[in-house]
Amino acid sequence: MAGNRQNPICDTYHRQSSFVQLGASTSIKHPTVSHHVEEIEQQGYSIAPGVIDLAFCDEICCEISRLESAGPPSLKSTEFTGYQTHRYFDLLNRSEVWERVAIHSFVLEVVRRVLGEDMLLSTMGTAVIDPGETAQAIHCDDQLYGIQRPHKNLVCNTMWALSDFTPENGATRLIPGSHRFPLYPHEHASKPSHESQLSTNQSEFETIPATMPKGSICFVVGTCYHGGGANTSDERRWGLTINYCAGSQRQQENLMLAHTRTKLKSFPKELQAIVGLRVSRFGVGHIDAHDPRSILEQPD
Ligand SMILES: O=C(O)CCC(=O)C(=O)O
Repeated sequence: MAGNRQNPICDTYHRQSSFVQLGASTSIKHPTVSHHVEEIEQQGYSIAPGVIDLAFCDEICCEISRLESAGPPSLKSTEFTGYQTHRYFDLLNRSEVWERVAIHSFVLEVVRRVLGEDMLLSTMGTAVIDPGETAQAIHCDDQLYGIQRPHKNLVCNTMWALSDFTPENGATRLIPGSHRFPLYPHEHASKPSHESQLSTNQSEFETIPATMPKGSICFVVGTCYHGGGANTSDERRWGLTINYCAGSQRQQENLMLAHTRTKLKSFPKELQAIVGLRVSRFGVGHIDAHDPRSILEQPD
C-alpha cells in the first residue's frame, strides 16, 4: 500500500480538518446506549451507525497509511490473521490519535454497561483488509482465556468501520445468538483439535455480514461467533478492532509494560485508568495494597 502522501483519504483529511482535533471529546448525537446494550444482550452484537465523526475516520486512515510507510505490520501473515490483512498493534506508542480512539465516549458508555465500570482496554489493532483476502475462521474473542462456557461477559470487541463495510469488501461475519451457544467454535469439530484452537469445520456456521456505513461501530461481545469476511471487491476495507476486557482479566496486550511512566503520565486520566492504572471492583491490580496510580510519582 502506498504511503500517506499517496492516500487520497489523507489529502481529504488534511484539507478538511487541519485545526480540529476529533475523537474522544467530539460531541456526536448518540443513539441511546441502552438500545445497544439490550441488542448485545439479545443477539451478541449491535451495530451503531453514525457514531464516529467522518473526518475522524479519515484522520485514522491517514495515520494507518503513515504506519504502512514507516514499517511492516506487527503480525506475521497466517491463515488466521490473513495474508491481505494489515494488523498494527502497540498503537498508543505510535501517535496521539489512538488515545482518542481508545476513549471514544460513546464506545466507553456501552462497553462499561457490558463489562462493568472497572473494564479495561485489552488490545487495539488495525484490521485493514485488502482485495483478495479470504474469509477468516469463525472464532470468539474470549476463547483465548480458556474459560468454560457459559460465563459472564469478559470481552467486548468494537469493530470500527473507517470505510463502508459491505458483504463484498470483507464486512465482519456474525452469527446472531451464538453468544448463548454452549460450546466454542473449535469445540464443534468432530475430533478435538490438538493442532489449533481454530481448526474446525467452518462450513457448518451460517453467518450474516455486518454491513454498515463508514463511521459505524459494531459491538461484538466476546462470546459471539464471528470472523472477518472475504474481500472479493477491488476496494480496501478500512477497519479497527478495539477490544476491552472485564477488570478481572489480563489484558491481551501488555499495556502496563508497553509504556514508560512518563508516557502513562501524559495520558488523559480516563485512558490511564483503562490501560490498567486502577484496581478492579474486587481488588485486582493493586501495588502494595494501594492504587497503582502511585507509580506515576516514581521515576521510570
Ligand atoms: O476484521 C474483522 O472483521 C474481524 C476481525 C476479528 O475478528 C479478529 O481479528 O479477531
